[in-house]
Amino acid sequence: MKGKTDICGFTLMELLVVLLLGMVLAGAVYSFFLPIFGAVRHVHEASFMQEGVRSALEIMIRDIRMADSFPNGKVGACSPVADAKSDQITVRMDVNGDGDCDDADEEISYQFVEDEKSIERKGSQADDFEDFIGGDDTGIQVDCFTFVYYDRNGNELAAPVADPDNVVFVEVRTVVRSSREVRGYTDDTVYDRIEDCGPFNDSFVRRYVEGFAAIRNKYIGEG
Ligand SMILES: [Ca+2]
Ligand SMILES: [Ca+2]
Repeated sequence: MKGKTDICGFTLMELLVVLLLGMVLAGAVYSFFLPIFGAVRHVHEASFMQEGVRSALEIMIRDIRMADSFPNGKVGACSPVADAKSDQITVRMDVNGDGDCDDADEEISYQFVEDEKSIERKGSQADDFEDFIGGDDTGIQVDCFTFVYYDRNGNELAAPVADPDNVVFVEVRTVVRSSREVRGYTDDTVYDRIEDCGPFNDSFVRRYVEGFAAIRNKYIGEG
């Protein structure tokens, strides 16, 4: 009988204690690493989203810069910036050089649709705006967006700009949100480059992205 105790080694109570300790330890390790996993995913997701939005803004900036192209030099033929609101811009260009801006690919508009959390684009002679950043089929939401306009001296022009002919520089500022929430993360940032943007105090990952366009031809042409 004495030998039996030696063979068994552990009593049930000892086993339970070991099991419990193991569970506590596993829990501690889990809760220690969880925020780190969250942070890694947060950074990965944010940079992925940021790159996508940055590329999209580059296309927008290129379009706005196209208001530069007046091959016949007659800049005054039509206003390069036709509409300059904080949530919408329309630029025109004389691609075929016939002295007006009513031909194919000569008018492009962008607008921020706050209800749909998206930026939409309307190409020349298209009937409707189409999703450009955000919208139904992308995971990205545009939480905040604004165009900021400057005259040739770099002075900011109040939007909507009464005389869009004065617009020489255009800044695009946006805060975009990824689709997934990250556990343990709270976005308490105030995105102060845009009016009334944050803090959102939720677990979504957001990034601020901006772009800048100079409509060079306009101020050279007028100079
Ligand atoms: Ca034309
Ligand atoms: Ca024409």
